[in-house]
Amino acid sequence: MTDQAPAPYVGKPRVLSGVQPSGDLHLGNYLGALVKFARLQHEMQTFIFVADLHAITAWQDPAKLKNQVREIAAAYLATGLDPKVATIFAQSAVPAHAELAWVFNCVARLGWLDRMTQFKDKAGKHKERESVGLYTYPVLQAADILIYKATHVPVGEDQRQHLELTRDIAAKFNHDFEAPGFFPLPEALIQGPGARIMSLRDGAVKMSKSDPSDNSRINLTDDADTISQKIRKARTDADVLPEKLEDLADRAEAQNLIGVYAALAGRTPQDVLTEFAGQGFGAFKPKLADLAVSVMGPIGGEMRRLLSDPAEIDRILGAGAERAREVAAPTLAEVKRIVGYWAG
Ligand code: AQP
Repeated sequence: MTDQAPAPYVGKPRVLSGVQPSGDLHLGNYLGALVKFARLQHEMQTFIFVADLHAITAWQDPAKLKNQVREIAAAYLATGLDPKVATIFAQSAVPAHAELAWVFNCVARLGWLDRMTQFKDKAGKHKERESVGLYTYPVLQAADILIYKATHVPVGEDQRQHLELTRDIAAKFNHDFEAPGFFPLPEALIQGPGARIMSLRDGAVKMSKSDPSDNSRINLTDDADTISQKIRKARTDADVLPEKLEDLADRAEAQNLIGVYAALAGRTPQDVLTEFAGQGFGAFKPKLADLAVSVMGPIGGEMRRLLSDPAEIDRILGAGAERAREVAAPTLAEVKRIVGYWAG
């Protein structure tokens, strides 16, 4: 053991992120994650996976899971990821994720995992009934990132704590195994008004695939009428919109809709408020609905087109997996050697 802090990782900047195939993708996933993937692929070497290992931390119908993976892949492609530029693959096709996760299970401390708020939120009052996988989910997430020595991870705000854990695991591995700088300490890319999109029914909880109310979210596959209807029904208050952002502080639902508008339009929330100040939601919601339909509508259409040819999606995922396995292999081999495995 050494007391030295790990040297900073020196290498190419690399992006990694993923989404679970555990239900319909929604506006939160789009603005918090997908939209950033398409942008970043032109700036850094990019690996984007479909998190089917993570998905089974909650029950998934085996007859449907493979198709759910294809749906997420179609969403990636429809939102602009280019398989010639980015590596797109299914997590289960690269066993190195699970192998590294085992090593990290032995590096991470129980006390660290006990602090994870997402587990507490998902498990609720009956944590003893949850899978062990749900508890160790952030350890597998650390392996997903570090097996590629990724340096940047575009995610929504809800993943901030998990990214901190990844950094802790990387630092402890580097320290305990006297391998300074072996793993980078990756940075979460969270900024922007789309980082935390809230439920349309309750401004205090995040928009989520697992919310029982379909009206709480806009799905990527919703048609124009459904999108407009959900925005019309979105919970708001009776006040007009103020001029300044700080005057929205106690109005969670209003703040959320302004944030959604800003993220979809690529503007700042303050800029949007300046335009709509003094108007009520009767005027604002139709404008938001038009904007949402114009951005989301084509994505849903493109997803349907791509999904009509599942063999092509499988081909893209197959080629991506091959590339991902090639990049993961030397890191895993090096980890085995560092740990001292017989097979290392
Ligand atoms: N409401 C949100 N606002 C902004 N970003 C969000 N993300 C999720 N919800 C929001 C981001 O989407 C990416 C993929 O998420 P995931 O499917 O891997 O897991 P999740 O965070 O658990 O997503 P959901 O929709 O809330 O699923 P369930 O209901 O199954 O838990 C991540 O980058 C996440 O930050």
